[in-house]
Amino acid sequence: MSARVLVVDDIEANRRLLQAKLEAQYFTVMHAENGQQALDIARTEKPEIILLDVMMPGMDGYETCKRLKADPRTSFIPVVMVTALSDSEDRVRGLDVGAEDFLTKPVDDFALMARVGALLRYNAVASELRQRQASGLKAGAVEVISDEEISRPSRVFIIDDNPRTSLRMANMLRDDGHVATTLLEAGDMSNLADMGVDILILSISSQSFDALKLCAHFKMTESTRSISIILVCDQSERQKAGKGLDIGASDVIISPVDRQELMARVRTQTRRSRYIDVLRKRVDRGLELSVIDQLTGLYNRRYMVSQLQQVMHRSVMGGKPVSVVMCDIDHFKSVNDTYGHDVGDEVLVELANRLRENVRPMDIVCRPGGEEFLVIMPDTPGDLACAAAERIRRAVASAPFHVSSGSRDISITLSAGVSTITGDQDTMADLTKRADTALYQAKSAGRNRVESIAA
Ligand code: GH3
Ligand code: MG
Ligand code: MG
Repeated sequence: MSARVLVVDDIEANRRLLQAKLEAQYFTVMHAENGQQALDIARTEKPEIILLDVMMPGMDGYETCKRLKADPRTSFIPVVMVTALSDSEDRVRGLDVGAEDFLTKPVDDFALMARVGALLRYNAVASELRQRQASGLKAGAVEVISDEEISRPSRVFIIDDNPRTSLRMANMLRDDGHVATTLLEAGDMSNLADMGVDILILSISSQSFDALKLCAHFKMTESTRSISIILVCDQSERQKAGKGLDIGASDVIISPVDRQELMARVRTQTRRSRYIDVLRKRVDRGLELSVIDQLTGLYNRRYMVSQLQQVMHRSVMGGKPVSVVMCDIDHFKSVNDTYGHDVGDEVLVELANRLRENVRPMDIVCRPGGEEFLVIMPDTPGDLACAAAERIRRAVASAPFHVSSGSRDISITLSAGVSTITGDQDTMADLTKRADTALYQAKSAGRNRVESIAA
């Protein structure tokens, strides 16, 4: 894994030391010797990660971090606070101002690589999702991730066959408001996925099972893959822990486990995995929102245009016809005027259902807007499309629409215009224009009928 790291420290010797360690692992290193410089470089160079000293004259690390996080141009760059070993309070304070992680001085090689590696892996996923979300956002799916959503108490499952250390960690977590379960209490881990566990704490020192094998198993199993794993190991097991990180564990804590450290690690891991979850859901929804009409569940105009273009292109290439049926509800304005807009909406939803039920699976039913609907019919010559349109017309006119608000039945009819592709010169605009003209003819000829424009 290679990345550009910005090292911020007022003391040159500290910067050089971190630089040497990072360059030995093939990272590219940039320097800043004070907070202001760090902000400038972060903005212009956009490093993948920032290692930020806490104690600096002038703007200290906390203030620098705050400003980095407040600026949308730099807020997504993960920040690791570098604190002196003595001030354990400072660690938590770093996380409070938005830092993603912390390291204690003197910076240990293993801890440095574990932190940086875990952050980069996390950030790769998060930035991919953010990008996809950004393209979804343009389609109108905006919603803010609430802090509450991210910082609810965690559900932690502790897998450690030593009853003493296991219970000690569980109690620390419970004291802090988290829900902790130990393997010894649960008996087995068969329903781990159903428990909605956020974090697994896995002790490498356990004798009765191979922690790394277990770690690999969780990461390979679909239902447990997204659970963050924190490994606990003693000084002598660091190499093994390093392997665990390669396999997919998110973090490592060296035992004996310090309360502050455990809380901070659990908190960051929970935030990260929930943030990823929220982003992922948003991306899914965003993609959906960008092509689906929210009222009827039919495809919207954007999707209609892209599909019609493709279908017409395939038609020209393969020599098969394509037709479109443009439908418009008759006197819909009077439905709104008589019964209200909500009833109008119900009619639109019911109409969408009848359309869906009366076309073939390959047909694409769209609501480009208002009370107008367009059905794209691939591989369909004009006469068949007219027959299909007639079937739709009948399905609408033959039975009244039952609307629940007010529990009444309303008679609805629609008019339809059909057009068929004429050849490779025919454009989408031409095709839909002809359908529109046909629809206009159906309206002027008395409504509740189908017309087509002969090619
Ligand atoms: P015509 O037979 O000539 O098509 O008459 P019409 O009344 O259906 O046509 P007009 O274009 O005059 O009115 C369409 C109405 O559709 C006006 C508009 O308020 C209503 N409408 C458009 N979109 C929606 C919607 O999403 N919900 C509801 N309830 N009404 C809508
Ligand atoms: Mg300093
Ligand atoms: Mg109408």
